Amino acid sequence: MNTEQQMTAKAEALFHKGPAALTKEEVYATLLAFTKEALADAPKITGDKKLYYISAEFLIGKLLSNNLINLGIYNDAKAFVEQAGYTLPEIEEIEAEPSLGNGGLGRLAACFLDSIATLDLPGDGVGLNYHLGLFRQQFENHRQVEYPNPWISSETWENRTDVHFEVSFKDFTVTSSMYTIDVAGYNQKVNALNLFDLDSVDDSIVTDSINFDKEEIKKNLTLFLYPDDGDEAGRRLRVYQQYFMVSNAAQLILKEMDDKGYPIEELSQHVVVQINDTHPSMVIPELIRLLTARGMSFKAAVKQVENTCAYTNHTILAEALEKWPSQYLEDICPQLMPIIKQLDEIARTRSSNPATAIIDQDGRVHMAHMDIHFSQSTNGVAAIHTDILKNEELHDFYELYPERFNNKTNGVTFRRWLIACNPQLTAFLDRKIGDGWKQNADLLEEFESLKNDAGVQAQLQAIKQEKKNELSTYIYNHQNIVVNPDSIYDIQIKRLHEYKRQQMNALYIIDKYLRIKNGEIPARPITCIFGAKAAPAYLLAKDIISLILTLGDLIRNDPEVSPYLNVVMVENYNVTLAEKLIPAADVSEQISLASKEASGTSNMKFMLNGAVTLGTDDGANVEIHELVGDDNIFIFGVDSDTVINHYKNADYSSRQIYESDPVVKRTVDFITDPAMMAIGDPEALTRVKNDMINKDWFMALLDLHAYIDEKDKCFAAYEDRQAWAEKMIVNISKAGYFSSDRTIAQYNQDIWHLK
Ligand code: GPK
Repeated sequence: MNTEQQMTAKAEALFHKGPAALTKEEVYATLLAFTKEALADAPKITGDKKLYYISAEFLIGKLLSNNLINLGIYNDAKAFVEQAGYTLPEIEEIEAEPSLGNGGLGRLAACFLDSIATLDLPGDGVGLNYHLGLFRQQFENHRQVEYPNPWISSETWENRTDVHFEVSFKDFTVTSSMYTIDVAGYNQKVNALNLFDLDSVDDSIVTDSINFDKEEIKKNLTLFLYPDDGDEAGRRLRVYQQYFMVSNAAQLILKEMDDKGYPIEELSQHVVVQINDTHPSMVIPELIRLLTARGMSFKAAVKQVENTCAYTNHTILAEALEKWPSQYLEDICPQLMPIIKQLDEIARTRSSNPATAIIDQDGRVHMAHMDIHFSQSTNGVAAIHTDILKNEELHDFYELYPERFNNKTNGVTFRRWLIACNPQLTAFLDRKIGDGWKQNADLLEEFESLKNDAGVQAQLQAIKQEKKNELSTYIYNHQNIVVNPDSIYDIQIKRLHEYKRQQMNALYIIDKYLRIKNGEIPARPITCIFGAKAAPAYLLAKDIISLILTLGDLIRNDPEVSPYLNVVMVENYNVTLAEKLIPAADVSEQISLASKEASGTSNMKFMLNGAVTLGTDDGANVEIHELVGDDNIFIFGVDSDTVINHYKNADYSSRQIYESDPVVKRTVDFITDPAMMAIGDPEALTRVKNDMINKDWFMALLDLHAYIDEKDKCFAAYEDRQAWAEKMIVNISKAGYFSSDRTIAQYNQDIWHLK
């Protein structure tokens, strides 16, 4: 039997009918069952050293297509589905997207798991099995409203295992359960994503919106990712989650050492732990605790753990670097405090500088400091980010441990971000340069030699148009908004945060709106698309969503402007939506305040799909800029040194700019124009405006002029269709560097040393 016939047989066994009689749900269930069995039968990746990638987030996205591609049975599945009278995209609609992440950090973890398996490296993910995810976003009255996002059902990729551990909190002990999702590499071998959970967790305690009793730890522990930390109970719950995650991880590591017969004295020879941001930092004292409990001396345990762990930093924003009051730890996992205190003492013998202490004078435990002192490696996620860590944010640590600091510029998996989401472009590249790029992404460079070929340009533009049409249809079907497929698609999709400056994009839109009202008609209609969730407790971020939703409504209802300008915010932005948005983009908005975006990864996905970047010299944009050259990217704004100096000198005043620059003034003032106030939430609009005038911590007004000018230049450049096609081709051909296969090979070479 060939694979397609086996799928048909599976359907017969499950539903006692032939393909033609199957419902969509039955087709999906058949493929899920078939693929899960194939994964279970696939060879596991082994080796005598293994990586544990511990992360609070794994934003893995839907898995059907990904697994079919990586197992090499995509075409068989397509034929089976078509035999049943459907298309694969229709079947994929049925799958629920796992809600296990928030943004780039979690999606990076997912891309990494794909590449680790693809490179045949033994490495599993370890995280938590959040029942209700981050949250599901809905727009009501021009505001974001949060709802639970349940995704676990009998039809997920998870398998319950018989692995259980005891985790002791101060007042009670719980027993965990481990669920596993198989992670197939492109070589058809598998690693695992292990997600820990508690059987007593009870979804029914969630009442209105996403509120629940934060004290009921046994019932709420794994309900949500990033429970609201606006109050103390919420912050304590985060510590409960983190300790639960790392205690399970540490016990799993030692159990697998035991199973393989390795003595614990050889921990660092057989295990490497990558600490993804500071959420898993407590794995360091927890491992030390477990090793000493098994008879190892404290000194030897510290040495083993220090040699085993490595830490990745994803931000320079001080508020994102976790510092837990030691009282929380005393109250939740008191067994760690004596260890953390001893680590603090050791750290103080290594440096007398109080700035590098683990426990500060207010008794707060600096998780990143513990990571840097007690691991082998600290890495940033793009060249400029690592430089800023070394020279500014973590300079004192860099002086202590220069050899520990290294850069690993992020990457993305081309299996999901090109092969799966853009089959048209994939097939075209295969025809033009062969399919070797799927194994070796650097081969995309060969595409550049075709940049002046008029036929290639036209076909590439036709593919872009097809993806734009698909997106337009999707948006119409889901949000009832008409998007003109002949307009320029300008897209900004990322977590909603002031430093990413969605508010500056909104100011551009206001400026454009006012100019159109004034008779300045753009050469071609423009559609500005946003996708973003705001953290539920981050009021200003939610206000910025309000501003964007209000602008969209105002403009669509203004017949003078709507033919030329449209503003769409997609609801509940997630991986599935990103897979539709990115292939359809003409312009990729990467406009963070220079120095603040550690790397960005959507910038990489966009260029790979032929969008041109409009951005600041920040994060990985800097490396994109170097690779594609000045002619194939639109860069604006003050540079990171200037920004850093403004903060040092505390000399930035947005009010000064607002009061002296009439364009800035009329744009900012429009936020609370009566026309806006009549449609939107007046309080939200007023808060955004006041913040821009009085604070503007991320300097949107400073860069606004440069942004408007560069964006207009970018849209004008789009009108030279041939030159634009050349830019698209250069961007695609230079994207190979941003394959996460390259990133993971570097992690392995420099930090992990697996195989
Ligand atoms: C960084 F600190 C954090 C965080 O809490 N969440 C998150 O998604 C992102 N990130 C950075 O903002 C991006 O610049 C970066 O590309 C991504 O992490 C992966 O490194």
